[in-house]
Amino acid sequence: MRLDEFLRLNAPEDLAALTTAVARSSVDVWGSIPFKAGLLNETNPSGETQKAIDVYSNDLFVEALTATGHAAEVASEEMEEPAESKGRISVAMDPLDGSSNVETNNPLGSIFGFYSQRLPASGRRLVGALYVTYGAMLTLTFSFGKGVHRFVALREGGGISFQLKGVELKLPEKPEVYGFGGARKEWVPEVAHFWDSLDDRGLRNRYCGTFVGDYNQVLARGGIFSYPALVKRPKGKLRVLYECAPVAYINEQAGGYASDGKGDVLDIEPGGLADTSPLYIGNSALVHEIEERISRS
Ligand code: AFP
Repeated sequence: MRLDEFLRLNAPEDLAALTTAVARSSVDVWGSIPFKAGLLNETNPSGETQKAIDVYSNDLFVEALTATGHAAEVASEEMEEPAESKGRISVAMDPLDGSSNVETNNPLGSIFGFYSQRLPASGRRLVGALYVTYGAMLTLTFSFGKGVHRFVALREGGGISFQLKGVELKLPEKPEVYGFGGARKEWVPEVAHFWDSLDDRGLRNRYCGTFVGDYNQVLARGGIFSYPALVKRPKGKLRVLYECAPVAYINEQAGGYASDGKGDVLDIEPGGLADTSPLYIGNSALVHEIEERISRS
């Protein structure tokens, strides 16, 4: 099934339009990465200096999302202030997650949270969330509160279409992988102890350094991803609005749990657009276990 058909049957008009805008722009971002990232010539045919790929992606998504008429505002990791518009849905996005991975050709991503309230807002105000992976395949993974669905970009005629790759995705019950960000010596001690125990239980450590790339393999294989609290950075690195809450929403729909070490990430009430939080996300049992270890410490 094609994306447009699926959205017509399964999504309200505003979320369908916003998702379609992301899908179209993601094709441009994917195709532009080698040109915009300075790996090829750094000037375009008009001789202008190319924008960094993250700024380029930001501008492309902002324009496409506001053009739908359904965004009330678009807030982005790349902008100080949200772009205002006239619709009903507040969009929070990380337009290019993992951009420092461009040179090593690791997967990259984009993350979008669709909120029913002006930002900053709690994850409980999400009405949908979506992430894109730019890897061996270009995929869209999203939920509008009724399961997690995935589409993959395929060549069709002269263009590209998104075709259904999975409906009602669920985290496998038996966890296989884990990936933790930051340097081990900077983690709070409970995290290091927990991490050691995962190896003993037969899970494999797999980490690529792009949040959605790492989360995506947890969704496929079961396990846990974390960017934990650090001794000198107790609030972690990942942004609540742009990264933690949207992926936590998808993870909950896939049957999992996401914690900030004390409680559900979706209950965080961010005070500012750029607030960060520790994040432990994946199979419920593993995430509850690390939460309990932290609360006992
Ligand atoms: P960049 O966008 O600067 O590459 O950062 C990516 C990121 O925010 C997130 O996607 C990763 O999970 C995390 O940083 C990796 O950080 P470490 O390099 O400290 O593990």
